Formats: sequence, structure tokens, C-alpha cells
Amino acid sequence: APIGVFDSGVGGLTVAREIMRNLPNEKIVYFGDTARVPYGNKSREAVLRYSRQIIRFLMTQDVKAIVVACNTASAMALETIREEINIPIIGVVKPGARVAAQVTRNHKIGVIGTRATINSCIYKEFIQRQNPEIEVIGKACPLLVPLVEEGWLKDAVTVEVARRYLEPLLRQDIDTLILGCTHYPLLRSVMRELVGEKVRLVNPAYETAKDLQRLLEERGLASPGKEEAEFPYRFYASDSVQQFKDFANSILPYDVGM
Ligand code: DGN
Repeated sequence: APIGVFDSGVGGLTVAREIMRNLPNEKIVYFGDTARVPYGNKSREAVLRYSRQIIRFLMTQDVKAIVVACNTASAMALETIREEINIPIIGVVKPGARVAAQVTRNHKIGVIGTRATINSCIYKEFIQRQNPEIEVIGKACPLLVPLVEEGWLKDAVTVEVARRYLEPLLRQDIDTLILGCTHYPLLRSVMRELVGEKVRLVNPAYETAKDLQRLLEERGLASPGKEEAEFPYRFYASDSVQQFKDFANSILPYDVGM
């Protein structure tokens, strides 16, 4: 059975990509809610309703586990939904928060994400549950998502926007920065340049793939291998399929079909 992965749009492909790299035996059904993106400025009720609808769809695809690839949906809907379904479900927030709490030395962690993710304070909550001494400084960076979707991954404009957002975090001397939005791992090199070598960058997409791997192994759900003949990944989008395809093909190493 495949893993169900969903996001508000194309961004969650960064999570799908980490699952493909780290769990090459697993099949994936990906759903991007391109009709209703962005989730970052929607209410909790709306994000919960959308997430439930998508999960219902993924269940019809016989998925064995679900990954909420969207930080915003993980922040606003995951804990409620977990109670409602009978297969394992994980989000991207907890894995990223756990690793950040482990790697920080000076106990000052910066988190960037959508406004909804930052306002929910969920990263802070998870981090301080592990260590209440850690200071967590959040910064919403809403302009970065459209820049990434425009493909301006190394553009001077993107660098300048990111610099403005990161300045207050760097002034507070963070030693760890969580890339708390699906799109930000694609800005890794820009971020690296801006924060310098001393700040640890935490990529929740990668940490989530690792957590998924552990979870599948623990529950005896890991796939031993996949049949070669069949393309193991299926993609669905609720609108703008061509744009979805273009973006997907720009970040994944093969044609997504659809
Ligand atoms: N996928 C969203 C997130 O990770 O928070 C970003 C895009 C959006 O819905 N605003």
C-alpha cells in the first residue's frame, strides 16, 4: 500500500522528495490542494475541513499511513484529525521541532513559516515541551512562498526579502533555524549564505521522512520492495494541473505524468 502525502499545493513535494530519497521502496500518492492554496492565511476551521476532505480521498487510495506535508495543516489540524482515523498519521512540525531542540547549543532557535504556523506557536510549544529553557523566536515570512513558486530560488530579490525577514532573528543570536514551511528547503542555499556557517539549518521535510521510516519499521508497515514495472508515485491536484506539473518537474528527478 502507498503512503498518502498531502499539502496545500506544490510545496509538499519537498517532503515527498525526501520520502522518495530516504524510503525508495515506498509508493506515494500525493495530493496538492492547488485550488485552495494558500492555507497560511485561512482559519483553523477551514484548514481542518480541507484536511478532512483530502484524507477521505487518500483513504479511497488505500494508503497505509498519511504524512501531512504542510506546516500550516500540521499546526492547525493534525492533532484533531489523529483522533479520527485508524492509520498512522504524522506531520512535519514535531520532527523538525525535536531535532532543533537536540542540536541547539545556546538555546536560541529561530523558526520561519507562514503567518498561521508562526501565530499558532506550535513549534515553540513542541520545543519547550522538550526543554522549557529554550527560547524560540518565530518570524512569519509570507512573501517567500510566491517567490519560490515563481522559480526565483537564487534571485537577488529573494535574497533581499529573506535578509529582511532573517535580520531580527540573527540579531537575537539564534544558533539554529527551522525552515518551517514546505517551500523553504528550496531556499536552502540563500538561507545558508544569509545566516553563515555557524547557524544550524533544520529541514523538517528531511526529519519527517526519517520519522516516517522509523514509524513504518516499528509498526511492521515498511515495504520490502516495489515491483519494477510500475511507476510508484501518483500525483493529484485540485486545480491548475499544468502549473503543478511544471513545478513538480522542476524539483523532482522525473516526469510526474498526471
Ligand atoms: N504548505 C504551506 C506550509 O508549509 O505552511 C505553505 C503554503 C501555504 O499554504 N501558504
